[in-house]
Amino acid sequence: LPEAPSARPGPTAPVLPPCPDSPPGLVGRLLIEFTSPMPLERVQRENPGVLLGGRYTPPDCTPAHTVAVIIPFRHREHHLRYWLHYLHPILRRQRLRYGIYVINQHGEDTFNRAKLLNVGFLEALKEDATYNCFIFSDVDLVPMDDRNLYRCGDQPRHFAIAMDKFGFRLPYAGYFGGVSGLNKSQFLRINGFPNEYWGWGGEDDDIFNRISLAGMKISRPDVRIGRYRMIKHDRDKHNEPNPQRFTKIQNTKLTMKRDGIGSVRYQVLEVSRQPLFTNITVDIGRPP
Ligand code: UDH
Repeated sequence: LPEAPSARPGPTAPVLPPCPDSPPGLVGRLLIEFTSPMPLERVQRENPGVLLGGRYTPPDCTPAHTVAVIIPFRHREHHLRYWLHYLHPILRRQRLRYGIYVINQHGEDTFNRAKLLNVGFLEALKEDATYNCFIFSDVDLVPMDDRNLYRCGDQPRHFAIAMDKFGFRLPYAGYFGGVSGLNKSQFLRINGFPNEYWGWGGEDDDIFNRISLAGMKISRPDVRIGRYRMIKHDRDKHNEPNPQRFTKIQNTKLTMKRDGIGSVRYQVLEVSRQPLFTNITVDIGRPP
């Protein structure tokens, strides 16, 4: 009698060597421009190795980092196409296992960047519980050097330290805006991000305060490597500067215990797996 199929040793998956800590295929400084048209079909054609939902796993080695990239979003399709065009090849060269999550705020109420990032953290983990690093990136920021490694370390990381719009310098010592990354335990240790910053400004300073109050230090790349180009744009509608931001950032110590990942309330309206990213449309409510 033939053996039962279950008794036969199955084909074993080849064990790939660990991905090297310094990825060998990096190119260094990159030319970044936002003038040529960037149709999504072109970006798809250029990234055949990216799986549905914007997932990628290196084919030739076992990655040390599994990264969810989380983008707060509303009405910036044009920026997203450039972002995907530049970032997919960079992340691939960095030999990461990763997924791209666009957290799209539903409706036209006031924008809330940090709350969207909290939603991204929870929803990415629902998609894949093995994510151990969360990188939060504005849609209009593209790194100019692929040695700026999109991974987490033993301290929270700030990546966008030298943006063109700030003369390729940190605008102030405690700046934590644009692109930042925390591993799961670092994120939980600060109770995630604040949900109560509606409109533009302050939420990144609140996150900086949370990190300091939790006794952590911010890690940054070399200033020659942490360079970014920002896609120029006008101020969006429904994201006016928040006049409360100056007083709110004085109170992080009190508010961070009750306001954060432990208290975030929202409703997912749609999860759609696109070829180059996962779009999550969410109702996050409106300011009180
Ligand atoms: N975002 C959206 N849609 C919006 C608002 C914000 O997708 O309607 C996201 C997007 O990822 C963006 C990020 O939130 O990159 C930060 O918002 P922002 O780009 O408005 O913030 P930034 O500080 O610019 O970069 C502020 C307005 C500058 C106007 C300058 C006019 N010369």
